[in-house]
Amino acid sequence: MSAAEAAELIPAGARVGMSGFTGAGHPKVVPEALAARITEAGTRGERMAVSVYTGASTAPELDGVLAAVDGIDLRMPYQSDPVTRAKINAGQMDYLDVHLSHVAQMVWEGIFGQLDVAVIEVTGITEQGELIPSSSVGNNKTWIDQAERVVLEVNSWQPAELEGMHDVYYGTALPPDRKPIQMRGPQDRIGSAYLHCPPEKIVAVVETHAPDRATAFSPVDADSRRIAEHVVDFLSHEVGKGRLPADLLPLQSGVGNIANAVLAGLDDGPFARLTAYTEVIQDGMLDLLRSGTLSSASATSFSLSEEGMAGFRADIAQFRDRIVLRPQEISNHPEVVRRLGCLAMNGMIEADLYGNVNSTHVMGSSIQNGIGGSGDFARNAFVSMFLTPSTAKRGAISCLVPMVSHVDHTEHDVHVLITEQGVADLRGLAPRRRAQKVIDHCAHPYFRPMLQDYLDRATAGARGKHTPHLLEESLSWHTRYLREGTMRLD
Ligand code: 0RQ
Repeated sequence: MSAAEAAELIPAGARVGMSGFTGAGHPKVVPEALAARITEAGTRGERMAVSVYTGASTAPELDGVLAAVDGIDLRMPYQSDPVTRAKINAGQMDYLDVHLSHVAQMVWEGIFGQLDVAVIEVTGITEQGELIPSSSVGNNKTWIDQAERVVLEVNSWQPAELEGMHDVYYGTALPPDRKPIQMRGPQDRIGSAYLHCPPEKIVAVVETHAPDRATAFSPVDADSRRIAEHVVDFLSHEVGKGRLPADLLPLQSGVGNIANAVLAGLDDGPFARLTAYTEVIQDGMLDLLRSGTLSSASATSFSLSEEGMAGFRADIAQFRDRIVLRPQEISNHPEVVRRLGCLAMNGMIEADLYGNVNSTHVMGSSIQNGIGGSGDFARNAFVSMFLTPSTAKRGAISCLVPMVSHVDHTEHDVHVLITEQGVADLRGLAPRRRAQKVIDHCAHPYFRPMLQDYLDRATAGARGKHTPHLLEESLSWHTRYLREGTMRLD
């Protein structure tokens, strides 16, 4: 049926689980038709909105259009859309920022109530009625299992060769019935290549031919290159110390420009036959697979530029057996991440002297994207690294601050901080020693004396000397920025 007819099957107030993860595999036309319905309802003076749950971020034709018409009551678990972000930060939309591996379990538990509709993009439907997943798996299995009704978008733009690349695990259960997840290596297959859905649940099939959202990466600049070099040096050092094997341990790499630059840096490094157990496959990871630096990669989704997508489609035959796409509850599963000993590399907004990391909020109260999978990996990784340039907004902001204005990853989950200035290995160090490392190795030279001055005065003046802070001053860098547009003193 048409997208408009399918959208009619989504009632006002519905809880809707949609496919989509970092701009890959989201429904391309039904959300737009739903937004049109919401607008129409508005012209009749009726308010219509739905709750939208996904895998992670989507695209303007899903988040963008629905947010623009104020059509979303509650959004979870991750977004990166500018219109959605503006609505959330204006207090006009509820947003729940959830660890990506927790979402399926929370839905099975019934935390969000009954899921009404699933809107899922697939690559195709087999003669036996099995669903060939698209360019992301995300929470699709859970949405299909839990929803009362299922709307499918069959996207002929997705390459048919995706068939067989997925591994959809059907063994999850709620406690006390859980069993160990039998994964011992990143390439192990423990599930089905298809999503299963009882045919009687499928209320609509809509045909599309539309591309995924292209993620634009900025060209690798000097700071990103320096950060990448520091990552390679640090990993080489760990191999030298005998703490990591020569072919390292499975890599997890976050989203964004820095992560992509680090992958490029690894290609120039001394490593070979690496593996990845990660969440998203960016352009840099495809390059590593092409060069052979990476043997294989497990993820839940792609996040590619236009060029990256074209390259993937051209070379899909060589990737087919080396990439596995899984549900996000498995790609990010704490049990598996801990067992495999992943090396986690994630971006951040800011870190403080003691190693607490803020990945999500600008100046304490404005959401940027969300925690995504960074917490799933950071807490359970063998080595948890957080990366950022030492300054933001052309040097006006120090990304190393006395106290973070929001905490996503506590000092207990953060092992190593890396900026273009250097590497602060915080493992095994008591708080004050960590602070000195952060100042000496990560802070920008302009902000270094200011941080040293804070630490010295806090150490002298704070009542508790374990993690010294001057509470009336600890967030003054942020309040200065909000007042004067800069954290600098000149
Ligand atoms: O804002 O675009 O308005 O200039 O934050 O920063 O430098 O482009 O960095 O693309 O690597 O993103 C933490 C957001 C970094 C990302 C974050 C401003 C900066 C810019 C983006 P503008 P950059 P990146 C698995 C892992 C959480 C999810 C995660 C992220 C914008 O890595 O979302 O890790 N992480 N998932 O100017 C104020 C500071 C700032 C700052 C940067 N200290 N203060 N603004 N910015 N530092 C994947 C998934 O989960 C899907």
